[in-house]
Amino acid sequence: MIDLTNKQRNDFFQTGFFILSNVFRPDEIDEMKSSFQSLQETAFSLANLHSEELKPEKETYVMHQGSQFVLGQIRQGINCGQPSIRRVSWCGAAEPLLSEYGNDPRLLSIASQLLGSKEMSQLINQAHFKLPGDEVEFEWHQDSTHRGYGGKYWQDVNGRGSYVQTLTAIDEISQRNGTVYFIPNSVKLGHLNLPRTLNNCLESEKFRLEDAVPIEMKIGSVAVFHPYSIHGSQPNRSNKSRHVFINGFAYPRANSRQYPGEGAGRTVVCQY
Ligand SMILES: O=C(O)CCC(=O)C(=O)O
Repeated sequence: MIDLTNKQRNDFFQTGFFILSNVFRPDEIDEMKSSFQSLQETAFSLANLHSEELKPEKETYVMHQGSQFVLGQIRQGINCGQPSIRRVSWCGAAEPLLSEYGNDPRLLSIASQLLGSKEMSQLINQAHFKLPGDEVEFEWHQDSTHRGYGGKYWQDVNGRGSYVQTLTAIDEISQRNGTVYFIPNSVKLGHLNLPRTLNNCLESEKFRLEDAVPIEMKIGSVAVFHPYSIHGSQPNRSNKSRHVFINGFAYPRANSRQYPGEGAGRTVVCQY
């Protein structure tokens, strides 16, 4: 059980994010890393089978062993034209160990305290790879957009966002290998309906990208962020992979959309 301090709760609801150190032990991270390695091998085999469909400007979705492998093609640089792994959604179906770690009591206790509910709906159990030279990046966004806020499948039941995203560092994370940048205090803007790119976006007058701060993370630490917190990340410019393990939890009944993957949307309960 992780008992959040008042500062951490304030950081989540006001600044938009905080980082907890040493949540997972090195031996636990090694186990997760082996699962990431298997997923990576599977992803590249699938990419070979689907090579004709892969394009730099689009995502190709392949369901395999209950997980959704999201593949692309590298659009520039020395590996231009090679396949890339954008993400593996509900990765715990293909790698059951990641399903177990995805509802680890430590993650559940963090999310439960912030949501104000012991019972939660787990929507995200996802692997991000960012291999050297793969040019994978995540445009500026609010997670609320990906959850479908403002649409028919989402209701902010607890009136405080109803969603918590956690990002576990499987590798050390720095600015050089594609860390996430957050715009502090963007939570107060609420859900903005940001488009995929911010060019010509009227809403972007409400915040300044220059204010974004990078988070640096040690292996085994967990970043926790609010669904309205504006964030994004750039390609990995180092020569080592940058793996992160994402798990996201919603207040019960906030979501009514079916997420891809066998087991996605499962009910999880914090026992503490
Ligand atoms: O893996 C990354 O760099 C980005 C993660 C992210 O943006 C998210 O989980 O919403």
